[in-house]
Amino acid sequence: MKLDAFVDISSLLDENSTIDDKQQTAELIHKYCTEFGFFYICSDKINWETIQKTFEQAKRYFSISTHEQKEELSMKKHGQHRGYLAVGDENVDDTATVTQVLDVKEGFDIGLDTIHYTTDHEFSRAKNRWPGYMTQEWQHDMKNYFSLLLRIGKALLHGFALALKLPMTHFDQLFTEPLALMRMLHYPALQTYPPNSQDKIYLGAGEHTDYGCITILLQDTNNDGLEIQHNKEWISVPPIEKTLVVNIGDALEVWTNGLYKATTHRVVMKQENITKERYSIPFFFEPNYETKLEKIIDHDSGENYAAQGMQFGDYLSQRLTSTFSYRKVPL
Ligand SMILES: O=C(O)CCC(=O)C(=O)O
Repeated sequence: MKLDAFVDISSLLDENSTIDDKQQTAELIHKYCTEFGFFYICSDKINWETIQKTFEQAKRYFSISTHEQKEELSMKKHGQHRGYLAVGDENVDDTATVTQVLDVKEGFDIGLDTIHYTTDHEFSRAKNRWPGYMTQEWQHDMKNYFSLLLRIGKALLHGFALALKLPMTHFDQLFTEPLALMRMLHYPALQTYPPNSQDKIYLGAGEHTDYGCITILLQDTNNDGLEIQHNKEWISVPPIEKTLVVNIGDALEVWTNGLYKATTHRVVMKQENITKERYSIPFFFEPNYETKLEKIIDHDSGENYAAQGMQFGDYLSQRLTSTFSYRKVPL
C-alpha cells in the first residue's frame, strides 16, 4: 500500500487567497493528520527549480568531500549540533542498540544563520559550519533553500491552526526564533553494508517519530525507501516529483493531545535497490526553545505524555542525546 494523501497548499502560500480557500485546505490537512500523520504537499507557487538545484548541490557535497574534509566539520569534533554526521553517529531508534540496528546514513546539518537569538541555550549559540572548499554559490543555495522552507513551514502553520479551529496566526508567536534544522542526508548503497552480516540489521533510518512540530521532506526521485506505520502495517511513501512530504512531530502531538499523531516511520534499504544510493533533505521545523509542551486544544486522547510541561528545547536536547553518539558522555 502507498500513501495516498495530497494537499495543494497554494491558498496558504498566497496572501491574497480568501479565508474560505485557506479553510478548505486546512480541512484536508486535518483529514490526513488524523488519518496518517503524513501527507504530500504540492503547489505551483513553490519554486521547484530552487528545490531541484538544492538537491543537486547536496549530492555534490557528498560526492566531492573527502573523509578528512567531512570529519573536520563533524559534530563529534566540535560537540555542537551543526555540520557533518558520519554513518553510525545518529541511530534514530534508541530502543535498539547499535549492535542490533545501524542507520546507514551520513548527513550534514544546517541551522538558522541570520537570526541573533535572544536565548542563551546551546542550540541557539551553535554556528553553522560551512565547508570552505564548496563554492559561495553552494552556500548561497543552501541558505536560499532554508529561507524557502521557512516560508513554506510558516504557511503550513496557518493551515494547521485553522485545521485545529484556532486563529490562523496562533502558532506565529512560537516560531519567532525557530530551532529549525535542515539536514542533507546520503544513504550509501546497501551493497556496501550487506544486511544481517555480524547479526546487524541495516536500515537507512530506524523506526522513529520526529521530535518537533512538523518535518518537510524532499526525497530522491531515483530511490524510494520511506515507510510509515499505519494500522499496524508499513505503507510506503514513494517519492513523487514536485512534491514535498509533511509529517507531524512529537511537539504537535502533545499540543493536540494526541488528535494529531507523530507517526512512526523508517527508511528501508530494499534488496532490489542494492546498488543505488539515496539522498533526502528533511527540514525539521521546530518552535522556539522556550515553547511549552502543553495541550492547546480541547481534546482528550487519554494519553499521558512524559514531555508534558517541558520546554521544547529541553525536550529536543533530551531526544538528541538519546540518538546522537557525540552527545553521549563516555562512561
Ligand atoms: O530520508 C528520509 O526519507 C526520511 C528521513 C527521516 O525520517 C529523518 O531524518 O527523520
